[in-house]
Amino acid sequence: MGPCRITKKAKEGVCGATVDTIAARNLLRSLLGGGAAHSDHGREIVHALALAAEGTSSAYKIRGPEKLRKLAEEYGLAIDGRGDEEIARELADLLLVEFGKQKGTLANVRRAPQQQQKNWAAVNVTPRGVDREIVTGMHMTHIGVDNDPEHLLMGAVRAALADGWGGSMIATDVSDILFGQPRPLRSRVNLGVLKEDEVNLIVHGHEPTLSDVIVAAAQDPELLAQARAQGAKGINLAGICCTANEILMRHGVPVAGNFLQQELAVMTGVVDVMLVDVQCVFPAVTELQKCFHTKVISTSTKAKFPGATHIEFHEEKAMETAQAIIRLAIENFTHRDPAKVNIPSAQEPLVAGFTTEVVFEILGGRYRPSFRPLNDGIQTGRLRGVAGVVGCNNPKFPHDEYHLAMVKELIRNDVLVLQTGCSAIACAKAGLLAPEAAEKHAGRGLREICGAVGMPAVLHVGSCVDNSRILTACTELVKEGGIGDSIDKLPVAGAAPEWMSEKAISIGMYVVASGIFTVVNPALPILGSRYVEELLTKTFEKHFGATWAFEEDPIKAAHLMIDHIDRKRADLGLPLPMYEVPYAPKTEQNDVKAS
Ligand code: NFS
Repeated sequence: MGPCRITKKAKEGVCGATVDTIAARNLLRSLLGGGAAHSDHGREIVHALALAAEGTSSAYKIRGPEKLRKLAEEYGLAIDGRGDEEIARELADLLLVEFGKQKGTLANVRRAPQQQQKNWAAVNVTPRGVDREIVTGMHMTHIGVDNDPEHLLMGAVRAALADGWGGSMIATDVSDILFGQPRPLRSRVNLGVLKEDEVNLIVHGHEPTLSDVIVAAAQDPELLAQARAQGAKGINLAGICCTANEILMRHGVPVAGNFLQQELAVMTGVVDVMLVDVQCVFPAVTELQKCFHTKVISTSTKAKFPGATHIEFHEEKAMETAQAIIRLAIENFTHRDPAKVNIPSAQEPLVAGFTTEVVFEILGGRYRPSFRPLNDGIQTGRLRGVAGVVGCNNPKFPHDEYHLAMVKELIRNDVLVLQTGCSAIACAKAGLLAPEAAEKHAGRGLREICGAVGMPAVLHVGSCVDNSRILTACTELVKEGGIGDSIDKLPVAGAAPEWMSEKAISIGMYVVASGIFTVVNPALPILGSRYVEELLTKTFEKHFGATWAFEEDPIKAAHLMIDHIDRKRADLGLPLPMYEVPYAPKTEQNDVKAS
């Protein structure tokens, strides 16, 4: 019968589905695509953990034993007197069960503050197995199944929570166990990191299972000798999109660019291989490679690209595959056309690698790790609040512009900004991830805090699956006490000012349902239904203590976030910002002045 379409003449579909049903149903379907992508990524990482435990792959080892033991304890496993591999094997089995769980709810739900758990239980959205929520959502959205818009949105919330507190959080935790816990480190960003006299290999996509092994393989003396024999001075790795963020956070591998720069990278004429796995890869890159010598190599069993060279990646043979791909890049180095070489000089220094654990340490000190100084900063008003600014680029808007405008407005108003994904890369390119930038761009209170501990005013916390780190950081803020006893009471807010992927819908939904007010641009594709819009932007407050908001202007959006932060501060009885801020709080006095 479809596609379902509502017009001025036809207020309902042939089956009677209203615009509200269709809008909610479409939103849920898109969200499931995003949640599935994150969670399937998580599953692959757990698979690699199982291989590391069995010792069947030389590429994977336990590089974060502390986190392994911490997580194992949390899952109720015995750790005393047991080796890492033995624990990892048992943990991997337990985690795989979380995906296919048929009974009960996700184990990670217990990590959330009590109030969030209560909120979810009250509207029956406590997530069960990750895969189950996705399948259930697909079933709900089939013709003639769920027609209640609010119920469809609750299905969306449950699936999103299964992503945020489940699939994505597991991906983050296990990546830390397998590839090591990120620590703050220096690196560089933008197309200027590509090198004319070296073999350039770009890793693009999302899963660290291959890219992390490529990092190791690129240091192989034999391969380096082969590169030199071809006339190259070395092998230069650089990343695009979130796989860039994964290997930046752990190895300091430079970032060539974010989502909208994937074609530009090829157009420098010096990319010998662009390695792609899954998610956010333009189909256009394979067409574009024909104009240059670049070889696009696809690797995933889930994603083939007509025109690309397909070298299928299996974790069991990770190192061999990585070496074969680097060899191809070395061979291809000699095929460059010098007339087409044009590397922009732009590059900026940055510091990345701020996980929840790291923030504990840098603020509290190695011997007294704690969030206390952060909570104190917020309590005294030196810091107004914390904002997460995340998500994609969208060619609807000038590249990076909305991210930059929003983040600058937030930090100059003493709001500390946490970032992931392409948004973090956008700000890195503008120099905002360098500690020195705080001097120039941050308000006085934030500047004092950054200066004292030597951190940037904009903290890069990782890839998009690492948005789960923002959930755990908020939970720690609650635990530390004094600024709200549940996430929805904290003076925090979230935003995705240029989102485009279905993953972003899932992220936004789990962030809102976890109690964080979130502004996005463009608006979710539901504006055809006033009712669904009202549910998301108003009614959700009653259920989750937070709502979505849609605002295109990045400065106005930043002000919505700051207003929200100020309201939360007032509710908690916290003082006004310690120092004068350009966007002043809306107190009665200020309102009188303004009028
Ligand atoms: Ni997130 Fe990362 Fe970038 Fe958007 Fe794509 S790379 S997972 S989806 S475009 S931030």
